[in-house]
Amino acid sequence: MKRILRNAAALFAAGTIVLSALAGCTSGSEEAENTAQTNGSGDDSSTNSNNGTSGANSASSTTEAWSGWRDFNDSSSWVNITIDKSYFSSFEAGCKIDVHLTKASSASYNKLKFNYQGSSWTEMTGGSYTNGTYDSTYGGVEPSGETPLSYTVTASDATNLKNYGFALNGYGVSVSKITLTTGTSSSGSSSSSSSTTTSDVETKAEPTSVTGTPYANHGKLSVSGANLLDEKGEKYMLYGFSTHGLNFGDEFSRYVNEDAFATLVDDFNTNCIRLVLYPKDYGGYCDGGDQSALKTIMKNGIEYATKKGMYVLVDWHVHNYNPQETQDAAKTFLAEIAKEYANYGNVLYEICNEPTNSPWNSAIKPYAEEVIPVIRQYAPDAVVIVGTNTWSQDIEEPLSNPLDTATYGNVMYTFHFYANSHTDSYRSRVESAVNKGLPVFITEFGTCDASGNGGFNSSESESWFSLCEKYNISHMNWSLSNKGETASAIQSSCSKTSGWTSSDLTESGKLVVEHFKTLAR
Ligand code: IDC
Repeated sequence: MKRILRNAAALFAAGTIVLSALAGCTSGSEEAENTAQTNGSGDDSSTNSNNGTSGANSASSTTEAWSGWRDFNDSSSWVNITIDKSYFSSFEAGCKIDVHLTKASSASYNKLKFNYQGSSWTEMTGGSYTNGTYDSTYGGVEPSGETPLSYTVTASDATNLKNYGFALNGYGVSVSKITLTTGTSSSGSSSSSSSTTTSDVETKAEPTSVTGTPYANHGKLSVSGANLLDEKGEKYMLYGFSTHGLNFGDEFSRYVNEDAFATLVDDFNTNCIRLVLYPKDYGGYCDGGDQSALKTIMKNGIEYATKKGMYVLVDWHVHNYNPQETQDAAKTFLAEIAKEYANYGNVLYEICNEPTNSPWNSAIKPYAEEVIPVIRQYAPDAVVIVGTNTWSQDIEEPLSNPLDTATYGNVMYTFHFYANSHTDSYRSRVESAVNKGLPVFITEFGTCDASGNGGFNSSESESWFSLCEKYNISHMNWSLSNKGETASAIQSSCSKTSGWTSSDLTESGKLVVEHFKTLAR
């Protein structure tokens, strides 16, 4: 019965694809609906472009998107494998999904279904199969037994995979690997994004450091007990600004420029910049954002920071969800950055900004144990900062079950405060965690309400600054932006992208810059 219902749903959905394709807007209505949902609470006028421009794509490249052993033999259920949409950023008509499999001879039947995920799964039926026969009565493909079973996608499949990701389900088959092959057609017309594999990324040479800058003076950082240490082994505190979401469009990413970073170091006396990339929200890395363009902004930011001798936090800005949801994309993205910047001692990795409803033991720690090794293979000593549950407030959770320092090394844990929402009791929690030896990094703080808007509170902010100074707790201010909200450092009427003076700053910006100017860079 279950099977028949699934098939009915698949056929119905397949009909939808055909209709929308005829209307000349493949999956357009679904995409619009999806965007409306994710943008529901925000008012950002994003200028993101999707991967929609043309580009010839002739070099074939194969990526292993999943491997393991998933047994589909259990007679009671169909079993599933999902692959994040970030893997499909350069997919177009003619690209292939290869499933390496073994048929179970004992099963009553053998079948796999190739779906895109959407809000429910929709089987892809328009492309062609090799080593399998499509069952047009019940849906699904019966593998011949030759492996791999390949599905060659249509243009609308490619669009749906890019927007939603892939899901495989089946029965009577064991799957060991799924690979994706792009670039099999010679005249691509619907994708331009670069590959998410690291094979084509070169590791850059170690940059020369500029005398007198924070990095020239303090070098590579490490973590010991609760402390961040500089290369001389002295306690060191990072502080500075966090960008707003770099995926929210040019009005937010325009502050990633060399002159802006010069102002941050030379005039505002900061030693660190945080570069924020949302995976999910607002045209984020896994939300239809142009991955290639987003990576370029991030990489430019790393270069500008390096030129100015600043430390730089690469922030994978998980916001309000379980980081495992975008784990695959985090791994490919962070691997690429870590590979390219393996020799840049000033780069720190923040692997999940604010997980929520994600218990440390069952969600965040397993995520960190998957993601940190991906960074470590290239950047064995870089400091990695791990978010904590409930918008990075449950700082106690990792205390009883920390990441193994011998295996993962140089790891810190995130706490965030917004001064008008988080007061004494939160300061006590941080103080207690630090006193118990937990290395805490405040990768984000606001001088106002946790919403980012309203409630500017200078005295509570000052109390937090005192605590940070007392324990050398690094702290980064949200945000270097002129968005009309209290947390922004720049007046909304100010269009300068560097060289700000006091009159260009908001009351929050002024307070924070005055504080930064009192610290030892
Ligand atoms: C807020 C921005 C706001 C944007 C919103 C999107 O200030 O302009 O519309 O995100 O969800 C956090 C988050 C950070 C939030 C910020 C303020 O890390 O992304 O930014 N905040 O709400 N944690 C606590 C507060």
